Amino acid sequence: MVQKFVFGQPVDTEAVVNTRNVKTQEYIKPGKEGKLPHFSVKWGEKGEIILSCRMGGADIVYGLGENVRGINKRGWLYESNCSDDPNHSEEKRSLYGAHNFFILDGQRAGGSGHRFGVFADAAQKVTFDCGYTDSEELTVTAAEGGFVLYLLEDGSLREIVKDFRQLTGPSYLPPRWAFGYGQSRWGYQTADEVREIVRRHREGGLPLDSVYLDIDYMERYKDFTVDEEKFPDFPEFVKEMKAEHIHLVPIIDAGVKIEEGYPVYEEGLKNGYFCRREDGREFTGGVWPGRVHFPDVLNEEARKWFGDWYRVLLDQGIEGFWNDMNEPALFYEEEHLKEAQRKLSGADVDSMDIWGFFDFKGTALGIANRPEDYARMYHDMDGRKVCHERVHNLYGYYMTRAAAEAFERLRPDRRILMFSRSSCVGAHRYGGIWTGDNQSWWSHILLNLQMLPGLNMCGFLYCGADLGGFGSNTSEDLLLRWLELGIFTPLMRNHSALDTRPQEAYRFGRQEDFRNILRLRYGLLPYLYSEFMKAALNDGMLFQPLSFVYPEDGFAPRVEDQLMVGESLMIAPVYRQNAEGRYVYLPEEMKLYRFRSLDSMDVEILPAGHHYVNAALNEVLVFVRPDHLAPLSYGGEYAAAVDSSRLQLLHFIKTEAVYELYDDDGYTKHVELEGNMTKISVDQTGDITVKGARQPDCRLL
Ligand code: MIG
Repeated sequence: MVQKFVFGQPVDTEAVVNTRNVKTQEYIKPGKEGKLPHFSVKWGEKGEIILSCRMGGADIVYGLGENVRGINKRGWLYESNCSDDPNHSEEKRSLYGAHNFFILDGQRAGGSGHRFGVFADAAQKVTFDCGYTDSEELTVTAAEGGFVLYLLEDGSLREIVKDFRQLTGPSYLPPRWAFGYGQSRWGYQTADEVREIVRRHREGGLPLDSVYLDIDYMERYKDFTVDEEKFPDFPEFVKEMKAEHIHLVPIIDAGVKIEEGYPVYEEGLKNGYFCRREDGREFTGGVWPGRVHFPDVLNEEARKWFGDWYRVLLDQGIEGFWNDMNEPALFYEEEHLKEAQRKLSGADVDSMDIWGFFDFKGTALGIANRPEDYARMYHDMDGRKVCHERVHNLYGYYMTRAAAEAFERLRPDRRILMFSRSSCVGAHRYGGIWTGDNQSWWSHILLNLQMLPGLNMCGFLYCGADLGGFGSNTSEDLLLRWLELGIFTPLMRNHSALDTRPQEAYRFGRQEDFRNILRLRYGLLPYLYSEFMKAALNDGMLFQPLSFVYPEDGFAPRVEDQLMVGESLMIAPVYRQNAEGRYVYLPEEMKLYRFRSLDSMDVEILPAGHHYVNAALNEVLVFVRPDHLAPLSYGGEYAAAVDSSRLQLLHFIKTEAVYELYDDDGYTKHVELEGNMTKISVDQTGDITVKGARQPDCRLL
């Protein structure tokens, strides 16, 4: 059952698209208490809405998508306030996304007895104090402006997630090639450099499907341009790469360069499609292109206009994009930059005391991403002038939506790859996300893992982290271990920052290990694609915490470093430097495949309970649940080369196992499960039966 509570007069985020299951609806006027199950209501002095509920000692909080810390979010305060912050350290409250859905689960010994989901549908800042201020209290605070609360009761954790997902609509579907390995780096400059990257992968037998173009492909960082000196005859180059089965994926930034003669700028200006200031003039910020205006993607007409610009690259053969800087990031706002300059140049450093010095320093360091500057920006929403502060978390969502709606018009029959840095619930219908600027730190492998189930709960199924780490210098062992997790994430992309150590897989000595790990990904592709599509089409999750699958297990909720991947597998990656294995918890008996490569592995059956499991640097642990199967291909140099008519089956048969394999052409947009399913069964004697859409030749591994 879903109940809806409307506080004040919220902006319609269009996150919710299906109210079929909404049973009751109540309006709560500013200052009024209203009657809410579980929560008490208070209104703050500035019009904030403050909802609090008591938690039992053993209650767990799942969800909140892209955030730091554990799978269980309890004990920390999170803030949905999309931020361009490249330091994902533990004390951070907000990253690039606003993923306002969580489940409070208290149905276990020592718990409150309650279990319910909460979706705080808001365009502005919301905080989630999950037992940080008071360890037994959970408080959701929405900044002034009203918001809608959806309360989802009844059912298991998975059922609550499903109810939420039905409310907010189906997840975005990428093309199948986007499940291949991608190589990216900020700093790739020319077509020849890209050719070299592809050549090194192909020569080394390192499978590859895509190379990403970061900001340097553009002409002076202008969206929808290609620098002709670096990429002469770009359409021809795109074709040449496609002949090598490589997709080029260019970046698009939110800010549009102010430059006379640049048509995106001139059209936007002429038609009034940019965000404005209070006085009606265009809002001017500074980002990579220098001075920019921001397209007002919250305005329907402007959104359509900006989306149509993607055509310029689509028409040159491009089939995928990543949207960046769309919090939107502000290196500076022009007015404030001048204020800061006046203040700094007026400072008298000779007579300055130490507090004066800190003020001086703070003025310089505080220029980027200032809340006061966001408050100076305005949108035109259906003729209404809306301050950006009220709708800040929608910007990335609507930029991605601009592109996706354009793809629907321009390429109605094909899936186009699209993922974004900033996002909000609702954006999951239009694209995937990557988790932004992590670091080449061991702790960020674990962070990558811990974010995945929360992201999936919020509808973001196509997602992944910068493998190997974006900032800081990576190391060979770190990259190997990270890839050993990355081979399971739908977006599998190695990306790093300008001026860090190059981290393409061919840069390191243990070439055979890199090759084997990447090949294993292509082996897993039929399973991952099948599980992804089933999750997307059934409003389910690809990555689940153990407790979602084993709700009766007392220890499962404590497991913060293992995940269920699809219906058959569990993973337990090694994420500690120098570790040659790790502790693994098995909620039930499972079969372990310890892969060194697609053709070399040990297999053993482990009883339920705690184990120390060895895993050398080149070994990947894959656990199969009893009476489950997972198909494995024989690999391929790129996704289209993976032959799904010949499969090996990972299996753990106690009585009988059935696997429903989904497959399709990999690009058709409007797909259904029905007609694309193949049922593979294995009985106790090892006999295999195949029925349905396709007839792959299967053998037991
Ligand atoms: O201010 O385009 O998160 O992936 O390489 C940095 C350069 C801008 C941030 C993105 C990162 C990308 C980088 N961008």
